[in-house]
Amino acid sequence: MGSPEKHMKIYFAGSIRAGRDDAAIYEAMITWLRSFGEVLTEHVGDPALSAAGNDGPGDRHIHDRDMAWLFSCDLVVAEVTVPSLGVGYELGWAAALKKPVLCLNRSTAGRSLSAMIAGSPGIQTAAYSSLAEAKTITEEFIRKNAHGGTGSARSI
Ligand code: 6K6
Repeated sequence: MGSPEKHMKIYFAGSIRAGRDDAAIYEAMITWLRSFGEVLTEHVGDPALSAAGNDGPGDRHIHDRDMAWLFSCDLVVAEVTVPSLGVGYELGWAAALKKPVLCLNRSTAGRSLSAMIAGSPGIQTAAYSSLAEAKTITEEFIRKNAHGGTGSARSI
């Protein structure tokens, strides 16, 4: 794409142990997000990753590695249709760290987003109903926040 924000570090969050129903959507978004920069959390979209099977590193390692990525990222994009404790934890930290945060929520899912996410002034939430719409919303969010977005007035 050759855009100036190509060096960006993007933290993509999506449910793992809370359920992998939307793993294909995470994978499609991560593949697309790579044209804007480095996606630190590519494993979130791995179709081979199941909610139950964890034969990789221990939980403490996962937590510390993901938190280091969260601290270092330029912006956070989360798909929150499948409600996940881990994603909620990441979103709370991201807001506290004053990272630009976008939450994508499928409006067709028939479940209301937590007030602690929808009501956080540090988190931008958007309803979407197709992958194309999610990309349009995300592209606008990236364009707005690509250049030192953490400097803008934002409260938690
Ligand atoms: C594989 C199968 C079960 O657990 C694993 C390995 N776990 C994780 N690996 C990498 N990141 C993780 C893992 N578990 C949680 N995370 C982080 O929390 C990711 O960045 C996701 O955005 C989020 C998912 O949290 P849960 O509560 O749905 O697991």
